[in-house]
Amino acid sequence: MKNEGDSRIHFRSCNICEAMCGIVVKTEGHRIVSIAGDREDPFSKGHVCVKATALKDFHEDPDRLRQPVRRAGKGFEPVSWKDALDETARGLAAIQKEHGRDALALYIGNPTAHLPGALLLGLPLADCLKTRNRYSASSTDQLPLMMACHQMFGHQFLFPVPDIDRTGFFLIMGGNPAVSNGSIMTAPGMERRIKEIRARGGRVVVLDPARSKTAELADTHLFIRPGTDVLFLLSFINVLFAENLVKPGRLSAFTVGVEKLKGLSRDFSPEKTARVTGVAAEDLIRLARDFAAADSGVCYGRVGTCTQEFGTAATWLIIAVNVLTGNLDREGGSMFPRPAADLVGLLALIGEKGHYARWKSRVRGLPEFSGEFPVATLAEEMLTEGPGRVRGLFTIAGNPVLSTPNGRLLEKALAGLDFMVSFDTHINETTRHANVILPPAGVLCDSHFDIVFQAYSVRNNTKYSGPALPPEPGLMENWRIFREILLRLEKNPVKRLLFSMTTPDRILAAMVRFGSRGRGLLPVGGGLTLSEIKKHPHGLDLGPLTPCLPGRLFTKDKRIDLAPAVFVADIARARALMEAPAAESAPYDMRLVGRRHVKSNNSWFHNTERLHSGTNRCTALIHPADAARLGIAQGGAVRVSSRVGAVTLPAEISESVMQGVVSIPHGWGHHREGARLGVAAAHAGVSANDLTDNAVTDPLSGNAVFCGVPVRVERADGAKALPHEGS
Ligand SMILES: Nc1nc2c(c(=O)[nH]1)N[C@H]1C(S)=C(S)[C@@H](COP(=O)(O)OP(=O)(O)OC[C@H]3O[C@@H](n4cnc5c(=O)[nH]c(N)nc54)[C@H](O)[C@@H]3O)O[C@H]1N2
Ligand SMILES: Nc1nc2c(c(=O)[nH]1)N[C@H]1C(S)=C(S)[C@@H](COP(=O)(O)OP(=O)(O)OC[C@H]3O[C@@H](n4cnc5c(=O)[nH]c(N)nc54)[C@H](O)[C@@H]3O)O[C@H]1N2
Ligand code: SF4
Ligand SMILES: [Mo]
Repeated sequence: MKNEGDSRIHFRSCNICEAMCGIVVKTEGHRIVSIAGDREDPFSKGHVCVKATALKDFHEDPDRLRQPVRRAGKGFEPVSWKDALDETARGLAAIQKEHGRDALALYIGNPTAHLPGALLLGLPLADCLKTRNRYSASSTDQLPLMMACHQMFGHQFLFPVPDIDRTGFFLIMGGNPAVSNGSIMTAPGMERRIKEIRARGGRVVVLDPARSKTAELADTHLFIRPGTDVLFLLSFINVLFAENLVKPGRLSAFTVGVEKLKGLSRDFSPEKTARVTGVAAEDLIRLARDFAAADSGVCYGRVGTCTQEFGTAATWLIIAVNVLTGNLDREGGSMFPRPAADLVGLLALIGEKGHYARWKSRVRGLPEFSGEFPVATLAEEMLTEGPGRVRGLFTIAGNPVLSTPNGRLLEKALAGLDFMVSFDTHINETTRHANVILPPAGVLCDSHFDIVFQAYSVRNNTKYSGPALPPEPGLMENWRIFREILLRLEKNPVKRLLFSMTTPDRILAAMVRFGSRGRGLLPVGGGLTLSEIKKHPHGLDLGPLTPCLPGRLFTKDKRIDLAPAVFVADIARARALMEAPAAESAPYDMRLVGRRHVKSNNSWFHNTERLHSGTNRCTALIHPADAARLGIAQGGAVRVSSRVGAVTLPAEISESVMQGVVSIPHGWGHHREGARLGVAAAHAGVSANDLTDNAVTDPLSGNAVFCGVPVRVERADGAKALPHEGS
């Protein structure tokens, strides 16, 4: 922080998406004067996207809650913090006392991962509630990756990250980093980094049912039918074995299951899978040869390969491709960061490497993963009568009505709860159902240290920033609210004393000191401490990623398992898909996929005019041939329906999407009554999750399915509701 007259300059990281761009924030009192990229941040070197400036709008948003509110009649009334917190603690305790611990559900949303205070104090809160009905945005996102890493490396959070700045071949499946700014691959300035791969003679190939912005930057884009990546990958592996291209190199010494995988892939010849995937056999064969021949390469999958019916299987096979070609844990391949606050190592120390299917969900029997159930089943846990029914909900920085499958059903379920609390900045589509809403001070009022995304960066780095603004009068930082609730709920006096002394900075200091780069108990020396990190307000570069296997493996035998039994069992389903692909059965003969836009972030960035550029971005993207077949005109209204619901929105006809596929962004649908989002309501759009189906999941992990959802598309004026459609 620097003082300049009345104004102050703070160096921070933007914490909206995963890229962690360094920002310079100029403030005066409680006011943000400006936000710009920080050229001196060694990691981002000045890069920011348009959303960084919108942090100011988010802070100044007149709709942002400036004090807690309580439901009164059809609306909300302001309430003191004491009353709001007491009512929260009382309400949560009453549900659990009357109906059992599991009658209270917890849903943790995406921003929690970007807020160290919420993360560090939210986890003890989740533990304190001791409910098995724990849910989070993970099961709409990277749960398949957690499961794959748990099975293959022995740790749910040991995620490999593309060494994008040194790779010779970047094979992207189901990710659009040029727009999303990268996911589980933290690096500011994705567009530049992708262009640099090509500039240094490397290759970038994208497999995607849409010609995304990333695909446009690539030298090759291949369309792939949604949800069929598992077949593409099995054929890719088939070719690697058939053509003697399997060369794990030093990984062989600590990898098991290679022969098993060879056997599994044998029947999946590229000729057989082409019919289903839409990727021509010769294209796949050439790609496999080129990838194997590259000096280094990395196959990377993200939301498109995780949030589909074969999410876990596809994610497993992507990792397997990197192992088989010797690209895991190798420079230019798929590598493991060594962060300052080593969440992976520390969680292992306390025995939290992950667990699977120790118990099942009540209604549908979906497996837990590390104590959480898949959110696709939350609504039915609330709506299905019987012992153990969920009657209360606590949402933390999440908007599941817009972000989880079949939002309409969830909405109905929320309306029937006995008690609900939301910890959120706004009265939105989800929190409007709450009895009490607890709002934190603006995002720039919390200190910041990206525990999660420093651990998934393409280059080791660390940074700590203090608050840029004091909390507005009457508000508290995120972490303090958690602490207040914890202190009210926890009965154990020793724990209460501990919580009363807990601050995120204290936990962080311990994490850094006892992390793999830390000073440990030594009073002086070369190891890192939080105070050392604080001396570098622009951040500290900790060098390129370095190989760390087999040392960092957490499997019992210290080996990578290329063929875990639960995954092998799923091959039968892949075979069925190859032999009898789901008939493109009327009426749902098209496949829905999602897309992101740089001016948006999930559901919560639509309440600022700065990010609405005039054109409506919530459109149904369809191929000209489909448009012609269906008589749909550019910009004309189309009705898209699925088993669970229907939406009507403008068509955007473009060859950038595969024939038979319709692409609709998520996070829109701000017309719901009761929300207080003035700007967003004026650009409401429709919710893609009014179409996605809660009943269909990736069976291994239970992850939500957003890609490849069967839908019907028709001209809105000629459309008639189908008798079996939901509302
Ligand atoms: N169809 C479809 N659906 C999807 C996806 C898709 O690709 N397609 N993607 C999925 C993915 S990857 C994700 S991660 C999920 C996200 O799902 P969620 O996490 O449920 O949704 P968000 O839209 O991120 O909601 C964030 C909430 O946090 C609040 N918030 C923002 N800042 C703060 C803060 O500082 N403190 C507190 N307490 N609250 C804050 C916002 O007001 C908002 O209500 O959506 C998923 N849903
Ligand atoms: N601007 C912006 N940035 C964001 C977000 C945002 O909402 N807006 N959200 C943040 C979050 S929470 C996350 S998790 C990340 C996600 O980051 P990414 O994973 O990069 O997410 P998407 O941009 O949704 O890219 C998914 C791609 O998969 C494709 N796809 C769909 N179905 C399939 C399929 O079956 N197979 C294959 N191969 N491809 C498929 C889609 O067409 C799309 O191009 O982005 C983060 N960054
Ligand atoms: S890319 Fe992500 S982290 Fe960087 S400025 Fe944009 S929203 Fe913030
Ligand atoms: Mo996400």
